[in-house]
Amino acid sequence: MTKPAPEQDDDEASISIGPAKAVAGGVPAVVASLRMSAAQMGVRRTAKTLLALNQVDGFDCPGCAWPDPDHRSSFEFCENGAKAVAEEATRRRVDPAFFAAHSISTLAERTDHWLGQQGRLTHPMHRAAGADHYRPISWDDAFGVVADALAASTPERSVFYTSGRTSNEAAFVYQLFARVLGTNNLPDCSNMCHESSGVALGRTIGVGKASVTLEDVHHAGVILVVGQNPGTNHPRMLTALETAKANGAKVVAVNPLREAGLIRFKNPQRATGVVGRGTDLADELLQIRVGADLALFQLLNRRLVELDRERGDVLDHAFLSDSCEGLDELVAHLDALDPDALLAATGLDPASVERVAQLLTTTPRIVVCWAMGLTQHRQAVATIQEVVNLLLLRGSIGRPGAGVCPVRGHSNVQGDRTMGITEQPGDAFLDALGAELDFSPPRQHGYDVVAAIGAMARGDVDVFMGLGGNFVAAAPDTAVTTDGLRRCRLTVQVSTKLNRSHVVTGSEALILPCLGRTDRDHTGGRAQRVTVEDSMGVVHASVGGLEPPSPELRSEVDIVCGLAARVLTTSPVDWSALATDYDRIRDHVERVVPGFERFNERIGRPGGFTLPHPPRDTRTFPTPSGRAQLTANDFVPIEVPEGRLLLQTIRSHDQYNTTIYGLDDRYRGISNGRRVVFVHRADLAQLAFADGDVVDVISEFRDGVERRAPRFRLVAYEVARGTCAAYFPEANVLVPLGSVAEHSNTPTSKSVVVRFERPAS
Ligand SMILES: Nc1nc2c(c(=O)[nH]1)N[C@H]1C(S)=C(S)[C@@H](COP(=O)(O)OP(=O)(O)OC[C@H]3O[C@@H](n4cnc5c(=O)[nH]c(N)nc54)[C@H](O)[C@@H]3O)O[C@H]1N2
Ligand SMILES: Nc1nc2c(c(=O)[nH]1)N[C@H]1C(S)=C(S)[C@@H](COP(=O)(O)OP(=O)(O)OC[C@H]3O[C@@H](n4cnc5c(=O)[nH]c(N)nc54)[C@H](O)[C@@H]3O)O[C@H]1N2
Ligand SMILES: [Mo]
Repeated sequence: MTKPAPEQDDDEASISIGPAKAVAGGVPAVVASLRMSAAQMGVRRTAKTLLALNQVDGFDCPGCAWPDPDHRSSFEFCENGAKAVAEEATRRRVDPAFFAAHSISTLAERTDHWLGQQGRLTHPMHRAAGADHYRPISWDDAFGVVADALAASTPERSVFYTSGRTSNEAAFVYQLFARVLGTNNLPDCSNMCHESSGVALGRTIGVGKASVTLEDVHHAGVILVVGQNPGTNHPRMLTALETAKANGAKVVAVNPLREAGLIRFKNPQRATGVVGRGTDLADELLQIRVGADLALFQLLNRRLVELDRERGDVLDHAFLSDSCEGLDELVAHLDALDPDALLAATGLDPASVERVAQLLTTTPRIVVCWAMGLTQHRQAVATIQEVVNLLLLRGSIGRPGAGVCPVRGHSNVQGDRTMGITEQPGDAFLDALGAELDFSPPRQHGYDVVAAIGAMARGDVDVFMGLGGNFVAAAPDTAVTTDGLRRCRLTVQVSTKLNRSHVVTGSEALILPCLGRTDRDHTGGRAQRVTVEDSMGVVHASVGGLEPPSPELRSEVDIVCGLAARVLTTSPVDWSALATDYDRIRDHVERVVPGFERFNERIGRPGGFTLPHPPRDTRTFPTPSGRAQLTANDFVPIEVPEGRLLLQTIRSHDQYNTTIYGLDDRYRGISNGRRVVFVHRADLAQLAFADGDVVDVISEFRDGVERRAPRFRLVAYEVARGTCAAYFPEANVLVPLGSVAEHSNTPTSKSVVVRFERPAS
């Protein structure tokens, strides 16, 4: 039996706080996920579904993008993967009767948690201009609504957003549709996520992706896990860290928080994980101040240069002279820095930094993993470039057991980019696309997420379409984004579940419900499969097996092709042929995107195939000069005035981005509520607040606009001094649209200057 959706909602009064945990995984993880799965799916469906997860002939987990060991292991258990599956495979339904019973304005008052818990969308729904209810609409009429809106506008006044769950096949036809229409306005969730990694790696090593395989992680000598909380967001990565430790690796965690998964791990796959004490993961935890990683990596690099002067064997001189450039400038720059100021900015104890520097001299098999703690800062790109400096100095790119490892979020966010979802396409890609499909793609670059919101706010966008995701909740500066969407003539959301972007809409709106990863796809009367690319460039097939929630649902490929056929009356592309046989889409991809030779044949292989990566494969660097670039970066500390703290926004253990599974954050000891701010006890005292106080959080930015998040409960917590943390998306109202990372335009969701005020009433 499945349970009805809970009525429970979230306010600061219901929260209870317990101790934070040191251990991740173990039996509590299994219990938590099975309880949630059975409530959503019932017991039999739970067993059937979870057994098909990440199997050779099953579906790819819709959770994170961490790779699977050969895609061949027996079911690799992951609590949060299981929750992601339960959320999609739920038996609860949001059908036309639901929309008849709930007006849009009443739905808008509900929390994200409540909206998501209502179940799977079952029918295409339409909000007519001025109406407060969605009504059912046929697919054909829905496509007609979009065609009319696009015909009444011009291509550059439309925006086509993508979230990272979209398959390669759907992403390819979607970007093709936008470009045949005539625009590169293809913002995606990457713009808010790993864009900074792509920019920094592209500039320095010539490829914006991880240079390691899972084997490299298993055989690394030192692994740095920087700005990442794998226990919650990439739980299967803990298994890889455990294997690496068993092989002798040392793990260094760099994080303002003592995240449970970084400290100790009980692998639910192994008997020792059930009864034993688990594996100690981090040998060293550097509890750094938010936004100071550039200073830390400069200190480490400076020290490596110094140690090399003493010992001569620390820098990889042969590799640096054969394959890199910029060494002299970098060394001169590092020599001129003020180490005391850098150390003060990090808030770290000098002995711990020295221990890490010494550790880094013991082996060139160094892997650096990172995620949002590095990418969502003003100096994110410079910081990641400094990480690359470290690896280049030690010769740790393009050798076994070593390399860069940006750990991607959404399960196919990397593949979507490979398929051409980007607002800044390169000429080579556009040339190949135009030649293959016989049209002239637009060359002018389009809007990324932040630019799209700016354009909407100015009234420069008529049509907004989202292929997955939850734009209004995921984007920064919620008030500005809300106004922007409301100024559109039409907003269209292709979605599996109800979310805030269905209730914050343009004058007219459509919800187009689609199949998810777990659903069987019989488009065109035949069994279709899709493909995805994981965080390490491995492409493999994904085939869902469950009966879809409603016969009305269409696949994302089918929706995009159906829409394109209707909108583009004179198109060079045979859209319906593509929709009925995804092999044909893959044939086009093979001829447009390098690395996809014999695409259809190779996805038949267990485990799929790995895309080429010159630095990893042949130690060659496809930069303009053909050499890897060492860079001199300047650290500019974020100014935090007296009485203010630097806020970072993070995920709880019970959410997937804007999808809120539940109101607990087990590892951090929070139950039954999300409106909390974690603050150091000493900072609370200094600010004259106490643990448990309820406050409004106000962000301060140079534009002088007051952004206020009302009624958060203060929680004394072991965070780095001067910093604090709250959950995304509740805190997104505080992230100013104009506060972005240099060079990548990513919102600085991990550094917002805030103050607290006692609420007015
Ligand atoms: N279950 C689950 N899995 C997910 C997701 C989810 O929401 N739920 N989201 C997916 C997505 S899209 C992504 S991008 C990833 C996100 O994965 P993460 O990046 O792990 O997610 P965040 O919760 O944003 O955590 C950021 C971490 O960086 C630390 N941090 C913050 N600021 C700094 C800093 O200045 N320096 C350092 N060194 N550390 C800092 C925080 O304390 C926190 O541990 O996870 C993916 N997987
Ligand atoms: N303040 C702050 N803001 C952030 C972040 C942060 O750390 N702090 N993180 C940023 C990051 S890293 C990311 S990636 C973005 C995430 O931004 P998005 O990707 O836009 O958001 P999600 O919450 O992942 O999207 C969830 C919705 O996707 C739909 N969905 C789920 N599966 C499918 C599917 O298979 N197909 C389709 N068509 N729809 C589906 C469901 O309707 C669901 O409601 O948020 C960013 N925003
Ligand atoms: Mo992400």
